[in-house]
Amino acid sequence: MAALRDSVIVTGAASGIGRASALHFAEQGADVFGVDRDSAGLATLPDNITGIEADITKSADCLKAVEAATSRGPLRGVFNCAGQELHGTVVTMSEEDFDAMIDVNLKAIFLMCKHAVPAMEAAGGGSIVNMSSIQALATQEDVAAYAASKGAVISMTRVMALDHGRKNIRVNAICPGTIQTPLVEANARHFRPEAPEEQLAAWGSMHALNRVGQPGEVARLAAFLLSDDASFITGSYHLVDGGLLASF
Ligand code: BMA
Repeated sequence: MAALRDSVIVTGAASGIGRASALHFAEQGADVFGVDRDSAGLATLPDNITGIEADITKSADCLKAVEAATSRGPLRGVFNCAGQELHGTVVTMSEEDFDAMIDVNLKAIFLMCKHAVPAMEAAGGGSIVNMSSIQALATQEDVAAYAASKGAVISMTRVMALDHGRKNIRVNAICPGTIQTPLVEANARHFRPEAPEEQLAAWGSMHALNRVGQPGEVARLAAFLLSDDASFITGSYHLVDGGLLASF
């Protein structure tokens, strides 16, 4: 797992899949830089993970994270995991909320990679994993901007793989199904305020494995894609969805 022996940036590291990933990568031997705007959440990470409070929708904050990582060693991995889900149709959603979805779920990846890719080139190569969703491929009602942002992540992942492959940088996207995270728990409260637990169970039953996934199950896919075990895998998206998309 060569890339996981060097510096790895994980965004959204304070909670959910980002947190599970930061912990897992550190266990695998990576020098993990966990980025989040939630400083209290970052403070609860163990000492072997460096927390960086940052707003990744700001270029200067992304540069700060990359500089912190490269100051300690070659940057070989980035997991652009941070995300947010706001609800609405194109009619009901405010323009501000639409912009927020694109900023956090898509533009933040652009900004982080703007600074991370040159650092990876200097390190002789690396691997980037971008958080998409199965909502990029099949979706539900009331997530117009979120689904659009996640679809765009796959498109940008492809072109990044082409743009930077000759510099030995691999770029992949991952598409989780329903994973038990604060984001999904908030969604369950949104769609069924009177019985969020039942909503979560109902989503679980839509997966072939008849349950929702756990953050660690996504973290292990991200770790594989960051590692040299995935040395010929780039420009693709990878499902970790418990068989959700196998059905209609
Ligand atoms: C995720 C979130 C979850 C949802 C899952 C499957 O991106 O939108 O709330 O359960 O996709 O649709």
